[in-house]
Amino acid sequence: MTSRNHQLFEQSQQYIPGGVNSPVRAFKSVGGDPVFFQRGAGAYFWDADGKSYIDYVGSWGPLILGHAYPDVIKAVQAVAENGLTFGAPTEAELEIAQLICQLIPSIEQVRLVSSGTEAGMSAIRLARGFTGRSRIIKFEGCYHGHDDALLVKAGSGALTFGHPSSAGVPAETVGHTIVLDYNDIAGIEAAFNQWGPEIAAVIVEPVAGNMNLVAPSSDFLAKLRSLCTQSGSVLIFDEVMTGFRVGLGCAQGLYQIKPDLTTLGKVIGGGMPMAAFGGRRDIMQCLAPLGPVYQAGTLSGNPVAVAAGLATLKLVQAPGFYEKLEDRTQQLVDGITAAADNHGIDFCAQSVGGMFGLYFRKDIPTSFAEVMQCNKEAFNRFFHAMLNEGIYFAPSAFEAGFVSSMHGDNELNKTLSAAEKVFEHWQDK
Ligand code: KE4
Repeated sequence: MTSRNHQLFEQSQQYIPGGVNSPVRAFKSVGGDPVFFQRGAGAYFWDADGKSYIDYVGSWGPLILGHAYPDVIKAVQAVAENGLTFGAPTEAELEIAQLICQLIPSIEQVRLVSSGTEAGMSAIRLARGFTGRSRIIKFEGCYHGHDDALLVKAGSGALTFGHPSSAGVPAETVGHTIVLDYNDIAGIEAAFNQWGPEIAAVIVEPVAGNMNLVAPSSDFLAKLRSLCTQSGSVLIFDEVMTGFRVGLGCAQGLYQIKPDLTTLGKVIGGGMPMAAFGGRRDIMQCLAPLGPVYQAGTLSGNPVAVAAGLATLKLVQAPGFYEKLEDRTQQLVDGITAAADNHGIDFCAQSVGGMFGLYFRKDIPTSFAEVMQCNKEAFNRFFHAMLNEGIYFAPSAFEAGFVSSMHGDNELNKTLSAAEKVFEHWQDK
């Protein structure tokens, strides 16, 4: 009997390119049909055939409280009954702006938008408008949304001008984008030696989560900070993924580095379409309607999205929230590693706060090149074997994973038992 899931995928491909509204959902990297989901609750969600899974993607990061957290749902319902949008300011936007500025000291002013892409795109435009410069630096393997100027991958060599990594992006659009290697201090120094006074901004994921998880080396972020300060360039931390995921102070609090601008998303929307960018007041004052840098959005600060975000940001402030999340995530990666070691499989893993990386290689990767050396086929086998056991990891060897506050001992034990079973039969393949 053809599964409902397969039927839905077949039909969806008629009306939606690839059958999905975002490419990474298509299972292209791991093979097979994507899973269509119908309902989520806590650490679980159920597919179109009624099968349940423990969810380690959490909608790619937003669901730090798990699916359908009652207080978040109630907040959304209460606000929605009074209208979905006004296209005018609301008190709740003031409340969440004050809260973000209070929780992230580097943010003196903040503007809400509807996606991380909008946040990254706007932050780049703002940095260029503030400095009057055009060149920007990004790092290969880091993803900041699909804005043309940021859809760039390195050419050869450590210091190069970007070449578009998508059709439809004219070469001249990315001509000002310099692409370096993450954690490569020499490459960053060379770029600033050559282009320092012309660099408008450096945009970086302070913990990279879009090439699988790659943590910053001990002096990487500090070096970016000092070079940007010296050259008058704007340091932008893309915390769309790390924001309120790796700690209440975000990655900038964890590593004690103060960026000039920060982009946020995912957790701050609590599962609804909301993101933000903010930072130094002197920079933010360049934005329309005060200054010459234009940026706008019909549903920016949408009341229903803000309600979900406010409810989430209040709940993550509970005493011990992040300590518990970090411990649970560490237990997960330690447990899977132990199971792989028991069966002599080249595997390692690491976590930062409530996010983690799984790698089929001997040692933790510290660069894009090292991540590319991971055994992708092994990951794909692991992914599908665990999926069969009802454990849902990100459908790509090059994505990070996420734990929620609803992942308890029961979920952890189920996951580690499944991993043990999968690795026990690993050689049978
Ligand atoms: P969105 O435009 O997808 O809301 O955010 C873009 C973005 C910006 N910055 C960082 C650090 C991000 O991780 C993202 C989006 N992350 C991906 C997952 N790796 C979203 C999943 C998807 O593209 O469907």
